[in-house]
Amino acid sequence: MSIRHITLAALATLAAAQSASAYELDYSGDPFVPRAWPGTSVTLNVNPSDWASSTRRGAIEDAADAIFENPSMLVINVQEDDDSSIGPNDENELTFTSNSALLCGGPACTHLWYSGVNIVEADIYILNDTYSVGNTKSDNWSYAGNHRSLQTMIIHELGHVAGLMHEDGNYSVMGQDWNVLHAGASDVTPYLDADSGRGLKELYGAWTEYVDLSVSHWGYLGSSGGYSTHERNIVEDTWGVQPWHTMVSREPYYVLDAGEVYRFETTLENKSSTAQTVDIVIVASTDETITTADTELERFENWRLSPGVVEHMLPTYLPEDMNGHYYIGAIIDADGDVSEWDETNNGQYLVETYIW
Ligand SMILES: [Ca+2]
Ligand SMILES: [Ca+2]
Ligand SMILES: [Ca+2]
Ligand SMILES: [Ca+2]
Ligand SMILES: [Zn+2]
Repeated sequence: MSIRHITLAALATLAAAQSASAYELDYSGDPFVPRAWPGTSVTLNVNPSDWASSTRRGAIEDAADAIFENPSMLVINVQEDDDSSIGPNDENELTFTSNSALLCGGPACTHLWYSGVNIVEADIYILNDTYSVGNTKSDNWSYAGNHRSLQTMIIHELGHVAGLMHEDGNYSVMGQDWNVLHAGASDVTPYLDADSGRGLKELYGAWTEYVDLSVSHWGYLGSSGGYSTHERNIVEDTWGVQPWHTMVSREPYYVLDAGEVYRFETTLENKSSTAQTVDIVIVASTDETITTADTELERFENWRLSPGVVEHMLPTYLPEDMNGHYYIGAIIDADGDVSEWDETNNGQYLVETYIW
């Protein structure tokens, strides 16, 4: 048989470091041709008992939707399996299990079979456990809650199904998946990051109609055990020193001086297949919902963003007369120059502040 089987275990703990940058593909079948599906449509059969669970099915469908929003032609369709058998059977499957061997000793594991450089079958096993499934901050361990997002975990595993390997050199759902999120006042939106999207474009060709830009308040921290780790974006003064801050409900809260310039770290993503030129603004808001109706503090005009993820420290002057409690946020394509797939992920609060 020319079919080879490997498994990719999900991140359970953080250990030793290694380095790399930008998305990783699998060249173990041919040094010049990365492994991928021969077509652009993959169907994944979900075990009937898992499909019957509205929370599991909802998370699986959210993750498949997130994967659909990528600048390549790849689509992963999820549907209910017509049987309950799972294993090496020429059918791509997903099920929840407590079998540690199938889980490769981790919280999830994707098993892949190959014929040369072609991926020919993929099965995903996910640990029977309690997860955050409702996309709320109050239930998500990256915010005030206690559970890992099932959606981000499945997006990561679907990335493996598509041929993406682990990433440890930049902000990526193929690193530490659970905090690759866009956040609103009470909800989070899991998504496929722009770097992973670039990887899919290389494997499956460009979908030029897909255009999206977004901002996140999560960014790259470092490399651990082959995975990128992430942290909340920081604030620095003009000497590069972080001003006094604390954590409130596990979110950063800074005390800043009016009449001073601070640099606000901002993660900007161009998820499209081509470069986009846009304005980026830093605003002050009285709540976590960031819109163009908020008070503009600084404007960065005509930034050309290549496809992918960049993190910038954006210097912003806080006017002398600012006094009180504000959220500082960033908006990408603040003037609406670019017509996008999703216009709701362009504004993002970065940090909560008290300014005086
Ligand atoms: Ca089956
Ligand atoms: Ca199978
Ligand atoms: Ca957008
Ligand atoms: Ca827009
Ligand atoms: Zn993985």
